[in-house]
Amino acid sequence: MGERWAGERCAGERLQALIFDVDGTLAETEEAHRAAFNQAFAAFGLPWVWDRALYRVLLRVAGGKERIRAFVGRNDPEWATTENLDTLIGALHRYKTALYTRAVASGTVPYRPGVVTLIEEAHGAGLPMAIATTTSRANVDALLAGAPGALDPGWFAAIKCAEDAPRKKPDPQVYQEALAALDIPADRALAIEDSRNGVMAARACGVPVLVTESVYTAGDGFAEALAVLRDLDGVRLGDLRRWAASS
Ligand code: XBP
Ligand code: MG
Repeated sequence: MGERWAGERCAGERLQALIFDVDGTLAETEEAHRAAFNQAFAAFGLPWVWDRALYRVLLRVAGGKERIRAFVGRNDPEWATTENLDTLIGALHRYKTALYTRAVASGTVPYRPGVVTLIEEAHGAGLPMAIATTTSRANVDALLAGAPGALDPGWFAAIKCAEDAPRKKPDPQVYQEALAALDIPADRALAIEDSRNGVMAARACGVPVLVTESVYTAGDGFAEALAVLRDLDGVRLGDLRRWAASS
């Protein structure tokens, strides 16, 4: 089905595109991110270890490089004041990305329940889809290549990542990029997110949001969302159209 035909068919309908977050939404990736951060710290001889309780707090800062910088600022005054900090963070993050992409590309992180069925249904219905994430493009490519379920990256009209939007969520930049690529008004899209930063980013540019809570965000409170679900298991396109119509 051609993209142009699909867009014309949806004209006039409230729901004209889906925009998916990645980490915590398409897949529970944060434990793989956390393991890669810790392996990178160890490989660089740094005494930093992020346990789950600490990582839950650190996840309030979107973006891996920004997360490391926030951690160092609060926990390691010696490194925080060194002029080599930018170089260290860049090198650590490249190393962490290599570890993470290797793990995820080998299929260790599956899609969350209902994700593949819903995306296949939307694709079959000709509904345009995009990705809006603060993570690096290599991480998205590795997940789409490795996660069992064979989602085709070509099904997404736009994949907008950290490289496209350096101002990370809750800044709306990555959603603005996705909307521009989809060429639809914000209130005709529906975002699917798992975090407060993600919800705030989408709402800041007028995109309605459905939340599927993830292991690190359950119970965070999402007053600005249309609905808050445990996951997408059993959720069909008709449900999304009804939620979008109610926004
Ligand atoms: C969640 C994030 C990401 C990852 C780390 O992204 O904050 O930064 O935790 O990825 P999403 P990088 O918007 O998909 O929920 O190390 O590549 O930044
Ligand atoms: Mg997320």
